[in-house]
Amino acid sequence: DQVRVARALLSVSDKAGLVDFARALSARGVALVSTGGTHKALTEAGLPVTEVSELTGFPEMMDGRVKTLHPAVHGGLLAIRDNPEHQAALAAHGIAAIDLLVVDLYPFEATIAAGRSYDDCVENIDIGGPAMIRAAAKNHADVAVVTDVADYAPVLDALAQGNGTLTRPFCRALAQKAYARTAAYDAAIANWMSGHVEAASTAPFRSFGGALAQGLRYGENPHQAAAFYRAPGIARAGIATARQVQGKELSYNNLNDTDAAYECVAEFDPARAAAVAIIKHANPCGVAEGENLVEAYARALACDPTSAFGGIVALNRPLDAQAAAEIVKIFTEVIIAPEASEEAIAIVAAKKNLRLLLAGGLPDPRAAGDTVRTLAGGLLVQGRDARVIDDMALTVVTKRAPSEAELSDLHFAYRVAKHVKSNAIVYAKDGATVGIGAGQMSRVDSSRIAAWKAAEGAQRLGRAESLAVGAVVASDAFFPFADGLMAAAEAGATAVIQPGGSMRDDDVIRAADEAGLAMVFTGVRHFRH
Ligand code: 93A
Repeated sequence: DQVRVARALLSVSDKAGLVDFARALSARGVALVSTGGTHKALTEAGLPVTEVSELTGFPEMMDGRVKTLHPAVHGGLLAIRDNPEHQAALAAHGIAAIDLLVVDLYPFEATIAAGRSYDDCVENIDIGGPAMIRAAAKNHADVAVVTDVADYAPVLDALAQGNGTLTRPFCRALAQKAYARTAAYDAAIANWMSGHVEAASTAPFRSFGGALAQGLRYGENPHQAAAFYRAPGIARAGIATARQVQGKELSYNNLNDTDAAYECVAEFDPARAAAVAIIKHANPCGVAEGENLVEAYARALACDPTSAFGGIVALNRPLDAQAAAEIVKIFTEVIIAPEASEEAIAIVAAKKNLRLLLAGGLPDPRAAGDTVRTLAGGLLVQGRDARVIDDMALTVVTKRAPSEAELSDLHFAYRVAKHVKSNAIVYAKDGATVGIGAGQMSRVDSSRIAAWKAAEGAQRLGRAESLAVGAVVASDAFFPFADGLMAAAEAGATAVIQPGGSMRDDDVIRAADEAGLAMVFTGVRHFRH
């Protein structure tokens, strides 16, 4: 069940460490084969080595562009050892199996980094090397593949330990590393080339490993090229699984906002209540639960009907005819839901441009996954925020504990706050937001905006008292000082939920007690930038 290494093919651009490695292999009785430059280095060191052209019966040609691209090489790498037909093919064509492949690719990355000419860069795109690496890695049950000089020593150690053999898990790990290497190599080529093709068409080629789902007319602005890529192997319900039933072509901003909307509304269990989230510029401008979607939509819309104009509406239950009839009354860009009734689809059809997306299910807020964003010249990757309030250990830190109704609203507000850009302040009452402050550089400013929205809401309803009065408030991160909390108390909030953890928590708790507030700490921060 081991890989016995009898024959090795070495083809390396960087010759560092090569001779010592090859000498150790040779001393173990491993037969060596290599390409021109590598062969030269090994014979000069006095090692017995066969040139690959001897194997193929062809000279290296076209400036080396074609040297190992031959069945004598690829047959030797790909033949399955315990497959009689494969063995017969080897025998019939006089091909010898290759058990160990050692490749260091043409230095494409170094060539572009050195700012060499376009033609030089192209000439440094290795074709035969990656082909062999991928072949050997595919056949990792029988072949070991080394793509990193740093692995010479570990391979020799493993051979010594295995008495000339390597274990299968070891070969599999090498294969995984090999594919990571060829993937990174091709990504470097694709990224470099994207700077040398027409601007308008660059985006679809600039793959970050996913499959092109959709070319987009443009990005956030008309002068930016854009495309939507689907991550490989993702079956999780969400924007990437959604089917567009009707409406205009989706734009970059539509997709971004629809994703935010659907991930937000998925926080609300459809078995408990209907929920609707209305999103603008990736932030909720109203979220609410209700007996049914019509009620939830009306309450979500009431939070900020001005901002909701031209927004994205996400539902946690299948779109029904009644809800569809309400939603089409104002200008909406996108509706996304798990499913829709035939009747609802017919109602939406009256609005030709309105996009209707059916995702087939709801995203799982607890699912693991990564989020990726680009920086100038790099990628920032993190696990997604999969923390859900139901799983958090809440601590009441004030003298007064929240009432049952307050606690339910605190849960609600914290769920929403997770989906509001920081600094996030959310006022909520009876399972509906009444004021949201998003994306401010200061938490106090977000508090002011949220309170102002709640006051505006009261004005719209002809009420004397702000809607913040008797509401609860959620903060996505701790209040660093008592002032933010006092602002919430002055606005009329009766209960607060926040992570806690400020150096001045004691001051903040004291202020809450003095104002008669109930306050709960979650221990979990929901920054969203
Ligand atoms: O030009 S290639 O794409 N064509 C090939 O058939 C081929 N086979 C190996 N480049 C090819 N190689 C690369 O040559 C290897 O990946 C390695 O980087 C280099 C080693 O060449 P030499 O042994 O002549 O220094």
